[in-house]
Amino acid sequence: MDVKGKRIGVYGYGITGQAVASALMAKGSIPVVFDDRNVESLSAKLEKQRDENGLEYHIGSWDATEHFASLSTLVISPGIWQDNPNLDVARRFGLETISEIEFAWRVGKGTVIAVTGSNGKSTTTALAGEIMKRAYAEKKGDVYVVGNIGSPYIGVAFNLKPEDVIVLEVSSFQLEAMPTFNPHIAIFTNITPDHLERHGTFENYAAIKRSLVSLMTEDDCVIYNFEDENLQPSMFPNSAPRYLGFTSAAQSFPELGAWLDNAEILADLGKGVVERYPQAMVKLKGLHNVENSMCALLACRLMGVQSGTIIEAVEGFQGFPHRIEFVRELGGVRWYNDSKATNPESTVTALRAFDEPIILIMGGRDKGTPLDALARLARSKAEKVVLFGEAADRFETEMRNIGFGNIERASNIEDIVKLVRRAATPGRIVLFSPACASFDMFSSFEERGNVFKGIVKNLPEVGV
Ligand code: UMA
Ligand code: ADP
Repeated sequence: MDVKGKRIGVYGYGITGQAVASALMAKGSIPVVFDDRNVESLSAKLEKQRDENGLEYHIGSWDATEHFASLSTLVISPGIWQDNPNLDVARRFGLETISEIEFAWRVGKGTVIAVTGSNGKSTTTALAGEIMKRAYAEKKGDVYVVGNIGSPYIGVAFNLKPEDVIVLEVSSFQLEAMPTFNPHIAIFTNITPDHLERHGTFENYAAIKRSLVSLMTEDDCVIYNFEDENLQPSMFPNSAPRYLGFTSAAQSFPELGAWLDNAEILADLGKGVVERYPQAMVKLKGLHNVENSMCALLACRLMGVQSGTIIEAVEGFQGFPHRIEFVRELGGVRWYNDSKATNPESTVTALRAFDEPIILIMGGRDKGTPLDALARLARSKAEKVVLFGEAADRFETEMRNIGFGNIERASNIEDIVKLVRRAATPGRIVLFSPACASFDMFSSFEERGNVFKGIVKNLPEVGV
């Protein structure tokens, strides 16, 4: 796709839009930026780019009918919904609208391993990236870990070589406008209801996810969760690629893929041998991380990585910050930060990862999602629950309704940590797994987790 000299629309000027605009300016095209926000920090940034690099911009209230006619393509950020009225204008004008991933795919080269799913995307992407980097250390290709994980694909796309590997986390938002994108390997960790406010129904959401495989051929491969009833091969819109399943539940496995047997991960890639990997190579907590490792393992074996390299990389993988992240041990108590748990399901996963008695810290902005499963599991696994933030009232009511009474409250993280420090006796796990969004008190789950970690790390060895 030749962009030189062209006027290309960039809708949304967050992490994605800024990366798209920078890449376009570097290639001699004129980005025309649109953003519905009009705040000082945004206009200052754009004004600077306009003066230094010739970028054009329209923010706050602007009229698409005035500006879209002169554009050759419109690249949208993931946060732009398909029912956005400005996209109707684009359609009326016959202006092609594509996601940033599609744009990067069109200009870039290399082999793509795409990772999607409702939970486990970032962990699986990061792990597959670590393995591929280790395997490619002495090869001529480079490995890039990009996408929804936080650094846009377009940031590297123009410089890619055919021998490079791109490990790409793809969200359902990005999948909405990717008509020609076609990965070599597609990983589906699982599908549970998420982002329904945007996709309307679970079926729509699942169908958008599954559309990732639409253009794959018999040379390509889909790695899917064998236990997930919404991810069975017959439900995908394309039967051409090979389908490899994974399961942490079954002891034997009728298909190709990976499964668990007596503390070993077994993998059959259809080459007539069943490979064996020690389950203990997975240092991260929880069976879900064994599943994430199976996904990464299968993908990297398909890419030709040696088993020994995979074992070394999985053993060395420390996980991703804010996902059941070990913070420190203090007086026989182990403290974990799981601030990325922004919904009850993630907190359920975290609770399942421990056998020890838990002091569970939850709260934040309530998403109104059902709490029954979480409350029941917390009753059986948590010794005490500490609540904070806007969700505290509803969480307390739900916990008390099912007969769990050891609940305390605090209004900020510092007070929570002090309270828990006094209550926790040796052998306990302290699990900061909020089950809620962070926006009532913080700008992101990262900030929330960093505040928690900072306070815990500063606790004195003795006293409170
Ligand atoms: N905007 C408009 N009009 C709109 C909506 C947004 O003008 O109708 C503007 C906003 O004013 C803002 C910009 O668009 O200036 C924000 O764009 P964005 O919401 O697409 O966010 P980015 O900063 O570009 O970050 C995006 C992803 N965000 C979303 O999908 C909402 C990031 O995923 C991703 O890491 C980043 O691109 C790099 O690829 C975040 C996320 O929450 C972490 N993802 C969801 C998830 O993981 O569940 C899908
Ligand atoms: P995502 O990028 O899809 O949000 P992450 O790897 O960031 O996924 O993990 C987010 C949370 O989801 C983790 O804290 C954990 O509780 C849960 N999780 C991770 N992997 C899985 C999995 N394979 N199945 C179910 N839950 C998972």
